[in-house]
Amino acid sequence: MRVTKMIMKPLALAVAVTSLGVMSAHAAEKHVDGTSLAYEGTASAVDAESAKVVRSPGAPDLTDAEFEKAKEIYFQRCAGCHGVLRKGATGKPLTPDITQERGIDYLKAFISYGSPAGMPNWLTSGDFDEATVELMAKYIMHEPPQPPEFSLADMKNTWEVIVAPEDRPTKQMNDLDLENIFSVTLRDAGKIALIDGDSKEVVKIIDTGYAVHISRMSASGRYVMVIGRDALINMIDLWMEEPQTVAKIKVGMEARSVETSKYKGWEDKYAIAGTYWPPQFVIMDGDTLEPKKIVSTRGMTVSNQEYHPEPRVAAIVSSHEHPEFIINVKETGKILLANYEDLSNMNIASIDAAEFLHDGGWDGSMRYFMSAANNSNKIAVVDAKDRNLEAMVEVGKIPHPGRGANFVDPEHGPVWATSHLGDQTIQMIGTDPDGHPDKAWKVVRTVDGQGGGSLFVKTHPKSTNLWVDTALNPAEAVSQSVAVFDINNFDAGYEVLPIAEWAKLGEGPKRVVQPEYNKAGDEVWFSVWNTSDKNSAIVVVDDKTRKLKKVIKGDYMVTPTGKFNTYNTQHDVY
Ligand code: DHE
Repeated sequence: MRVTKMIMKPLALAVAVTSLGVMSAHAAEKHVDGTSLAYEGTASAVDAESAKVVRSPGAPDLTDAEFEKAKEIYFQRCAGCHGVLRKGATGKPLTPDITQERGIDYLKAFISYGSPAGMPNWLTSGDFDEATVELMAKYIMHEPPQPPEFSLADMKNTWEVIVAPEDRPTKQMNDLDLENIFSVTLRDAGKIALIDGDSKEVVKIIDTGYAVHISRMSASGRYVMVIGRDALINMIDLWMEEPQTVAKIKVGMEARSVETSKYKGWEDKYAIAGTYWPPQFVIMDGDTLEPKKIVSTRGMTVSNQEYHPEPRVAAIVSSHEHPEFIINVKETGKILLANYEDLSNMNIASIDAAEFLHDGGWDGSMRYFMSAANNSNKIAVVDAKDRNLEAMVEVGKIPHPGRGANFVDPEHGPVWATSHLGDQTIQMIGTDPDGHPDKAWKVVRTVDGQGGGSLFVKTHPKSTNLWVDTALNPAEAVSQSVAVFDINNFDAGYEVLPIAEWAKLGEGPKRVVQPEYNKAGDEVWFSVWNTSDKNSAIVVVDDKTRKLKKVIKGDYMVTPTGKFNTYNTQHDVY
């Protein structure tokens, strides 16, 4: 109940899209193109009230009410960068040993004016008044209050099997083309829409967790797994007469990733989810979501080998080489290969990569996992077959590939591409150590796109287009359009398509985000992501002609962010 209470406040819901809007031009200059606040400043789903209050010697007195207010602001505005326990993530550590030594005046100045390294200028941007700055400076001189842990018993208390496996159909009971459905995130509505890829009609809208982050398909293509920011997982059965949630569970207080077992012989056997809080992952039964095994990710960082109490679980992929999950642990910089053959004697290989692992995806052969260590400006290449680190590739500023894009470069052979949040480049990394050994794990081509603030790139084996969004670029014309390159002629530069304009939505930030192909690879879907009080849409573009094919909109279309084609997600086609 408490979680719902806090996160449903309009402020919390509005932060990601609108925070950029309330920043002054001066503020925007100071952050990485103004993008970091919009991206990482999203309200934490951790209930501020659930954290235990600790008063600390050496810190200025705060009344209970002041402490509670500051705690809530901290979880909404600061935890994304500095971490729930303030041990530092992309933002600096703010533990009392450090903050008390800096002193109140220093802290107030820092909060007020920000820093070139990316700290927002909360006072001069108009987000905080003087009193709030003072309150927050005092607050961070206290011990960080710690939210509770989340055990197997806690998970089981939330676990619900709505339709037991034996009561589910044994074959598909509808006439949907299950290989070409899109699971569309309706973020601020706490729902997903299943949209038919051919007719573009809504098949079903299904309630999910708060601020859904991603959908992933089970290996069989039958189940859609959806995870909310509040760590609620919905398992949706596409075989039912009307697709519906057949099981759900809350696996923590804040989460971003879910995946299912895909190794031959283990299809649909297990699901896995990683949490931001508590920092752990859990392996669940693939039919019912019964939680089976929780593994903490707390431990030492790869660089200084210091203990980190809050290493959040970021992207998870399912290995095709062994029965295991490959797990990015953000703050420690470790990539874990968790073998699920024997959960009581679990074999977990731990690979030292680099700090702040975030997203990533397979290379075209699906042997190598390309994992972005975003604030280290590196892509770690994991060999899923030999279970070790194949290479570390230096790339541009803050790589953010999503799952990346695989294609055959006319000059360099098979490559995997990433764009960047912090600069305008798109970089291609050679991924064919056998056929093109001199190109493997090197940046073989760099092209300039429209600008920084890019979140996702996409292509398809049947296409010759490479699509690059720039959803978090501060310039409207850039965030509301996409660039498309011809992969056989990069020298020709890119064409810009005014996707948001095509949607004809009226006012709002209308960020164009996350290209996603249909199964045939002949059309690309883009989200036109507006604030929750305004109209949003999905724009479908013909991949060959690059012309508008269809605008999908309606009252239900609230803050669409990600969308996941069933076939492509099931088979890791990107
Ligand atoms: Fe995401 C993927 C985390 C902000 C839309 N996002 C991911 C993944 C992680 C992550 C770890 C990879 C999951 C996987 O593959 O298993 N995202 C985070 C954050 O921590 C961050 C920076 C801030 C936050 O508080 O959530 C963040 N993400 C955003 C957004 O602002 C976006 C644009 C809109 C939103 O939903 O809030 C956004 N993230 C997405 C999407 C994907 C994603 C659409 C899946 C892309 C794909 O094609 O696989």
